[in-house]
Amino acid sequence: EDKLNIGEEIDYTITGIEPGAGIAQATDNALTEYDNLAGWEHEKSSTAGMLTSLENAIENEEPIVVTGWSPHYMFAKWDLKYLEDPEGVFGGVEHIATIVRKGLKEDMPEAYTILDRFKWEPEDMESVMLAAQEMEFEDAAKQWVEENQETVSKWTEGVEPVDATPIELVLTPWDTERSSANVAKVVLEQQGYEVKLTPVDPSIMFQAIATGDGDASLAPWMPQTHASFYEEYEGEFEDLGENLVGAKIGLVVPSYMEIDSIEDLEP
Ligand code: PBE
Repeated sequence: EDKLNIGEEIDYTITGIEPGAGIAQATDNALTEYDNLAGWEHEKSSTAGMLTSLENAIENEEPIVVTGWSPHYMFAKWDLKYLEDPEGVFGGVEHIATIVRKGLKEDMPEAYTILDRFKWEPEDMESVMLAAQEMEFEDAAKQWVEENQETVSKWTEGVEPVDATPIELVLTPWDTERSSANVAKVVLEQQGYEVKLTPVDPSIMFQAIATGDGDASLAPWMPQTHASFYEEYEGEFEDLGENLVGAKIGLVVPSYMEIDSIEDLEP
C-alpha cells in the first residue's frame, strides 16, 4: 500500500483561526500565490479551535498545518517550526504599532505621551500572557507593572496626573493584544484615567481610531499582517510607531513533520 502524502493525510486543509484576522487574509493569499496550494482549503474557526486541533495532532504524532504567530505560548508548549515562505506572503519580522486618533495629542497630552513612549520586549509580553493562563489579564498586567517599575517610569516620567478622564483603548481579541492593552490600562489608570477596553476585529480597530470612536490602539501588526486594513484608513489616524519589535506570522507545523517549506506541501 502506498504511503499517504501529507496533503492526503490532512485532507489538503490548513487549520486557521478567526476569519477577521490578518493572518487569515494572508493565508487566503498564500492559497492563490503558491501553485502547489491551488487545491488546498483554509478552514477558519477560532484560535481556541486551532490550538485544540494542534494539540490533538501532536498527541497522535499526526501531521497538521496551522496558521501560527509569535509571541505565543504554542512555541514554548510544543516543538514547532514555521514553514519557509519563499513567496514572502506572510512577511518577515513584524512590529506591533501604536495608533491614536487625530486630536488626541491636543485633547489628552498626558495619555498621548505615555502611549507614545510605550515600548516593551517580546519577553515582557510573553510573561504577561503566561501569567494570564492562571489569572485575569488585568491582574497579570498589574503584576507585570509592579515588577517592571523601571520600564514603566520611563513611560510616565514627568507626566502630570489627570482627574478621572475617560479614555477608550481598542484592541483585537488575541492574547498578545489583551496583554498590551491591559498593561496600558493599568499604567493609564495609575495616572488618573478611566480606561475602557474594547475588543474588535482588526478592520474595525482601524475604523474606530480613524473615526475617533476609540482613542488609541496598541494592536496593529505591521508592516504585513494588517497592511490592507492600515492602508484603507491611512492618513485618518496618527501612527506613533512600534510598541514591540519581533512578532511574526506564518504557517506552522510540528517539528516532527519532514517538510521545511510551504512549497513542500503537495498539490
Ligand atoms: N494574530 C495575533 C492577529 C494579530 C495578533 C496574528 C492572530 C492577526 O492575524 O490579525
